[in-house]
Amino acid sequence: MSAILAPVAAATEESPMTDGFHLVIDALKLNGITTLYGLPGIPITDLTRKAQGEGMRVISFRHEQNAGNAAAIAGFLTGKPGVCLTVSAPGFLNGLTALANATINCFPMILISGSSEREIVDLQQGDYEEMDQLAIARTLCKAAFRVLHAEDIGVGIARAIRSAVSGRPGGVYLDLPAKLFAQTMDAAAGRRSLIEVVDPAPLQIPASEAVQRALDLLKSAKKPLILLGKGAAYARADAEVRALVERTGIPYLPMSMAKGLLPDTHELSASAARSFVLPEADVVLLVGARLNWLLSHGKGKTWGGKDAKAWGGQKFIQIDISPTEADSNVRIDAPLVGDIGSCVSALLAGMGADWPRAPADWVQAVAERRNKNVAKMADTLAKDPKPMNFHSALNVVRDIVKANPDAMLVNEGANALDFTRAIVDMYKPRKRIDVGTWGVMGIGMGFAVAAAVEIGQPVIAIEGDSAFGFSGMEVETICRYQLPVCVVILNNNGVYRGTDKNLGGGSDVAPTVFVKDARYEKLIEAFGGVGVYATTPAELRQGMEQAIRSRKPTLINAIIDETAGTESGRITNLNPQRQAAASSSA
Ligand code: ADP
Ligand code: TPW
Repeated sequence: MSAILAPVAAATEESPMTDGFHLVIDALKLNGITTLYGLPGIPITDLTRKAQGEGMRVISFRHEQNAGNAAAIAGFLTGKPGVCLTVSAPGFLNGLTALANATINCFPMILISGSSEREIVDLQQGDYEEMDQLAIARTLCKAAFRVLHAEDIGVGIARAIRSAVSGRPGGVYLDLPAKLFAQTMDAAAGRRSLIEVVDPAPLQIPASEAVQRALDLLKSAKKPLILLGKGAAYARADAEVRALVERTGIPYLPMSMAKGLLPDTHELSASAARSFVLPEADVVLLVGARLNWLLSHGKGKTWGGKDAKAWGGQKFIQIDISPTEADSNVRIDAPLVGDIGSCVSALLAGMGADWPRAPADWVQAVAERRNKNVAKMADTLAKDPKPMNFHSALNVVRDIVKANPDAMLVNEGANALDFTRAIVDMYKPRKRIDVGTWGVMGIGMGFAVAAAVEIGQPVIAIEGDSAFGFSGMEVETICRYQLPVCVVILNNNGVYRGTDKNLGGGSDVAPTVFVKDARYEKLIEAFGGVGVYATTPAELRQGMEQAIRSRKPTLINAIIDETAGTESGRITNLNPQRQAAASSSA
């Protein structure tokens, strides 16, 4: 038997041995990864125990998808890959949705799953939880690796880290077969085999011609617009982005997770004038934002105005770390490939002292539209309907976030998402985390746990009642770790709303309707948390203030009008029956 495979029992005083468990733990710690999100079971139970024993924080969940979502958002919030640990086949599959979602959203995460031995999997001999996990994961993430020998653990973890955070960040799968953990090797050789990754996310400096091309186009603009995406939030180039906006005086529009990069109350924010600025702008500078469905693919009515069939003819400058992102939907006239900090710095440097400010008539037109819409919204928010509706409830949340700008805001649902994004101003970068690129339900409690663990600030999770159900059992996790999370369920008795009828007239309720007057607050009381039943803005306010003050796990069941809410929120137009109706009337 080679020294590598010698059992731990063979270790002597002179030649201490290490094993696969400790090499994984040591490799992660060496790279500054100190928290694991996961769910124990064969073959990784001992890994979670030993990791905790070695001083890592191990946050144990009730479902792997939530652990995976926690790891993904930890990656976004810290810039280091978040790590999720699962058992084989079913645990792995449960984590896979989160891995795919992380990849789509450009969040760096590593899913580590235990697996069966190759010999059995490849002959399909029917092992306990047997599955060819590596093959399945490969198509759903940025990179996938398997480690078969203890002396390769250092390389495996290093490659996983680099793959997750370099270039466009994303999800990485690392397959660790059960036998790997028990393999032993000489401890000193083991230490030497580990790699502390040097410069895992290298800066990518843009070419000077590309910078000049972008500057020339920007200078020609009569109605320039800056569009900030969550890539800009992730890049942590907060000062550079702010300088770009303020030096040029160009109005900017933040995508939902870029809110707060500059305070939403900034005089150049065009958030409240979105439908005015998109078709009106002539040159748009995209900073870490893709022209995907969230931006109507850069064409159609959103960009061309009411009568446009194709595209409004805007010219685009796109800053992105991925060289293949440009031209994904419409022509990008000036692609600027590099990391956002380097690209924005290069633009600023190239502007020189006499760079003109954005044309005053354009800036003023945007401001007028914004102020008009803000005033209109203020009127709506001032109303106090009975029962509460989205606006009167979110008016309270708006005040609480204003008073606690360091708090983290988690948000999911349809109407609950759209209204929160529009009503609740953000004041600091990377404070708003939500359903992201896929508009996926189920991120809520995983994101809330990781936000509390990583940032240490109070977390406010604004949840549709349907959205909450996807990860609701994790309120036990929130209580177990005593995390300062205040969940607010905007409860309208169903998916989108609670009033749909069974089209067949039978006794089953409609597919979108839930139990009426469900007492969600009792869920958290079962685990020692604070439950609040709120039917008025005053009760909601008191509950939220108390939760933030006490930092106690709290769930507020905010009862709103069950007729409030439109189907699919703001993306009703994507429903097939609506599209059919639109094309038949065209
Ligand atoms: P949003 O949904 O907010 O519009 P997207 O997720 O569509 O944002 O786009 C984020 C973009 O940011 C991706 O195309 C990604 O490649 C890019 N990106 C991520 N990190 C960086 C970085 N450090 N520098 C430059 N671009 C980045
Ligand atoms: C994984 C489809 C989009 S929004 C939503 C669903 C089920 C819930 C809307 O109701 P909710 O919010 O949360 O009560 P509100 O304010 O409108 O009443 N499965 C996944 N992702 C998505 N997006 C869906 C289903 C969906």
